[in-house]
Amino acid sequence: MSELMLPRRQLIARASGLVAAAGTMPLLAGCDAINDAPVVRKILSMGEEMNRASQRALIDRGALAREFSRADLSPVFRSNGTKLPPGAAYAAHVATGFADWRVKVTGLVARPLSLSMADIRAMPQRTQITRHDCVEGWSAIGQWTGPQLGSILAAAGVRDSARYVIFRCADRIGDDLYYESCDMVDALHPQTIMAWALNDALLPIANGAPLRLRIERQLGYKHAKYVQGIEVVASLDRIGAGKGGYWEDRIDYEWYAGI
Ligand SMILES: Nc1nc2c(c(=O)[nH]1)N[C@H]1C(S)=C(S)[C@@H](COP(=O)(O)O)O[C@H]1N2
Ligand SMILES: [Mo]
Repeated sequence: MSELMLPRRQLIARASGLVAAAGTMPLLAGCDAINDAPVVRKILSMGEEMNRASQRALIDRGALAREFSRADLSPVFRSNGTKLPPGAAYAAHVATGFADWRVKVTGLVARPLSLSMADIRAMPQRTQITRHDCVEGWSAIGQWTGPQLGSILAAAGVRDSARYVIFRCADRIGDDLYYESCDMVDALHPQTIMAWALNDALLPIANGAPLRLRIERQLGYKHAKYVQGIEVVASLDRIGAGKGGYWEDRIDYEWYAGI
């Protein structure tokens, strides 16, 4: 059970540092003399504030990104970063219409998966019209379709120790493969989908064909294109340079790029 799911009183008790574990609740629930001591009252109210703040943070993180209507669609959804992954392997996938493309779901899962694009398209789908914001100063509105990442993770059976999801891409920039990551709150957010269609057409190569992440509460660079691997991990420490993404490892892009 996560800390945020504890009954409120227990959470307050923990946050205030008065108790280390469950089973000590009678101290708070029953002992008015202790609760009345000024210092304890102060600590308790601090706990209550923290509780409210953490609940607020969680509610905010679950809020939906704004969705738009078809009339708002950008005439062209521009491409940024890699526009065509270099190399023979990707060219071969293009030649066969991505028939042999696989998305491997690995790491802290009960059932590792190797999904074809047909598997991805056979899952329940979500379609959303959202605005993409790139840190380089442009935005575009597009309509994306694909299964929720949460459905894919549920099919694989995420283990309790899971903390982050890594997205492994097919393109190299310089010597290194592009990758990104998010925490479980964003991974299970309803608008976090693995998109294979843009504006009712198959995802163009320039926009990440055959499959890219849409993580709508985050800035553009988090939206990994050309995804071949979804890896569930407990820590980002040993992934890349340890900062959770290709750009985070190199320049001062924030890992948490929430918008
Ligand atoms: N694999 C991969 N994913 C990537 C990138 C990239 O170069 N390679 N660029 C990122 C950046 S900075 C942005 S703004 C978006 C651009 O998505 P688009 O090409 O569909 O506009 O993809 C992100 N995901
Ligand atoms: Mo970007």
